[in-house]
Amino acid sequence: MFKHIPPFAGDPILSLNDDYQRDPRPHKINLSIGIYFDDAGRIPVLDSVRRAEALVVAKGGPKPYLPIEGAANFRAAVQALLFGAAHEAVTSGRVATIQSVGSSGGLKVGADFIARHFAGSQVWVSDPTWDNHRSMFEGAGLAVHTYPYYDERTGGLKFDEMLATLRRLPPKSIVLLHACCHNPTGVDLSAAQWDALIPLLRERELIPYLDLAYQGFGDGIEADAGAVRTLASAGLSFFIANSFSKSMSLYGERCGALSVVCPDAAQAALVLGQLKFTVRRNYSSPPIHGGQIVATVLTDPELRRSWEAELGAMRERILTMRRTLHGVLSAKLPGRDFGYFLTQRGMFSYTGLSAAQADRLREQHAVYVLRSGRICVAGLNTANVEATAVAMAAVLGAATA
Ligand code: KET
Repeated sequence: MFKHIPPFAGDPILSLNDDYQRDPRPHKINLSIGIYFDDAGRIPVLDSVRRAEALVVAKGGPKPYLPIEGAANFRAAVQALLFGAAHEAVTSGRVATIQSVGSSGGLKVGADFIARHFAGSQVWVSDPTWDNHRSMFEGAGLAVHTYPYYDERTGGLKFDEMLATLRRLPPKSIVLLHACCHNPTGVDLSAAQWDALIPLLRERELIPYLDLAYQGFGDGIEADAGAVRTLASAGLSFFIANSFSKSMSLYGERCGALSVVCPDAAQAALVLGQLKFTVRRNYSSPPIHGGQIVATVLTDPELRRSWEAELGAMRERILTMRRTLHGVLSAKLPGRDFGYFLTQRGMFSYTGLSAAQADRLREQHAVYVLRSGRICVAGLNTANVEATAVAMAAVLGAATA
């Protein structure tokens, strides 16, 4: 019956993480998956999250189905976090928000909505981007193309080429943009570059689709929502999927949301209705537990302060690791410029390691990085950063020797 089913090739990120788990070498180092590990190499349970969960559990109560669109307190808290509670887009009711199964779930619901209601539209993602972006949009039946983004020569952004490509797109094209902490490169648009992009998006009638999976890991919770707020204030209509996996260390609870910013409240009501239709025919409604933890952290003033401090500490630790890696590598290979480790933001850096070099790092040094050359800086810690830098220098040095 099932002999014709093709084998699953595996996912480049999740499969490598599985390989790491199976590796018996005690000194192995995992820089593959985008997970924040603390300085002891553990996935932290945030104190704010632990206390919020205790409050949720103490309340007890039944476990009804949530509404299709999710819990009202969660959705309101998400809108306040993304836009600011007093933002005109929120107070005028022109943002349609659903609670989603991780931000991945939100991204896919949005992709399904686009495939159905903007059937002629095609999608443009940055070159490179998170691999799953392409999979999800293609999975929804949409054609996916790339726009220039990462500049290998400088470790920065090809902003002019990016604009030139976007300027040529047909109206209603979907433009996937990372709101902050670009995955996999760590290269972000500056505030001035966002400002320069907006008139182009408007004139060409493009539809921005923002992915905000790392809010708080770049320059801070508010600053990292800057692009979202700038686009909303400029009166653009756009999609935004956001995640609490990393910012609250709640990966397995699958907490995220999809928001669609619309021209007015009447259109937002129509959009919300069709998002609900999409959800109902997929998984019917989202789970309760994780969303209530998130809503409690966001709305309880004491827990909110504590979460902001904890997230700030995670951000600082990553910056410290960036500086240490930069320092050791620069000392070992003085001829090379590793400044990009300091300018790139968020969990990831694009190292310029080739696939063959990534393989050598893994096979000879037990250091796991993606074959694209992406490293998760949050996998580094005081105990392994030196060894990582030495191994990277050996692999890079062998190539230049
Ligand atoms: N968007 C981006 C840009 C992203 O990096 C991830 C996860 C997600 C969305 C999904 O998040 P969630 O809300 O948990 O559904 N990225 C890491 C893990 C993964 O690939 O699933 C990663 O890049 O390693």
